Amino acid sequence: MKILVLTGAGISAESGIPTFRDKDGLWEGYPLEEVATPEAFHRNPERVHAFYNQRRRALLSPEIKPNAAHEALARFESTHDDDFLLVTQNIDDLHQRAGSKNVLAMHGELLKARCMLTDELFDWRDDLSPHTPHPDGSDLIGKLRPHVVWFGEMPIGLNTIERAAAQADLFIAIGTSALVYPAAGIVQWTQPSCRKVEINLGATPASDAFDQSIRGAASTEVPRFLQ
Ligand code: BV8
Repeated sequence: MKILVLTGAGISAESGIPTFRDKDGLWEGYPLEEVATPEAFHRNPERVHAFYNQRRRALLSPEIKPNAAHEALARFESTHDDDFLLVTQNIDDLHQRAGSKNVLAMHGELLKARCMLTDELFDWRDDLSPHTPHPDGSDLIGKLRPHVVWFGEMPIGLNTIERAAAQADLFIAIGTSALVYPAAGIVQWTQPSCRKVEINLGATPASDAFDQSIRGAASTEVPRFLQ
């Protein structure tokens, strides 16, 4: 059986990482267009770096850990790895820390920086700024950006995701508000014969596209569904 899983901020909420659009969400303090677009970065790199530096530091604080939902997905992958693809919209590394091996981070990764000249990726746990020197010792300065997909930018791995959706016998969407495309459209890329399950605290605009909606917290419902 081929399985495709899509996760959103809701799977990391119980690990202490704020979601985007729930109460006290991440976007509340920052209008999207001011911190998550290439134009915002070009206009005010310090402000955009500050937004991601704050989230990177928070992610690296000791109390932030994967929860039972991340762990259940990692266990499930280990017994189904050939027919299992985990796609996440999240830029945290909680799936990887839980032991998931094959994670497609379609909106990028907060703990990676990318050179804007060469597209080279670097593991990155410190703050970034327009004065950050290039790690390769060259005299390049300020050429690094967060390796994160902003609005208006092409998500990562769309061909792989599209192929996996077309072949999936089971598609599970966990903790996503289904408001951001193309991620929210993945459910439409599955075959009519594919079993579609949505695990979320509440309904989303995509709920009608699913055969089953499991209403509850990811840390409870995901281990229960996958057991
Ligand atoms: C692109 C990275 C084109 C940065 C993010 C008009 C209509 C439709 C689409 C568009 C439009 N205008 C523009 C667009 C396209 C745009 C888009 O969709 N905009 C939306 C806002 C309307 N999309 C893009 O720009 C994408 N790129 O289209 O490119 C293109 C084509 C070809 C060539 C070049 C370009 C890029 C989108 C990626 C943007 N980057 N993030 C960062 O993280 O800072 S998006 C951001 O929102 C997050 O990454 C996240 O992935 C995404 C979705 O949020 P969710 O993960 O769903 O989180 P949210 O808070 O919304 O919801 C939480 C859910 O969890 C809720 O449902 C809640 O009930 C639930 N929950 C909470 N707690 C729990 C829980 N569930 C279970 N258990 C719990 N405990």
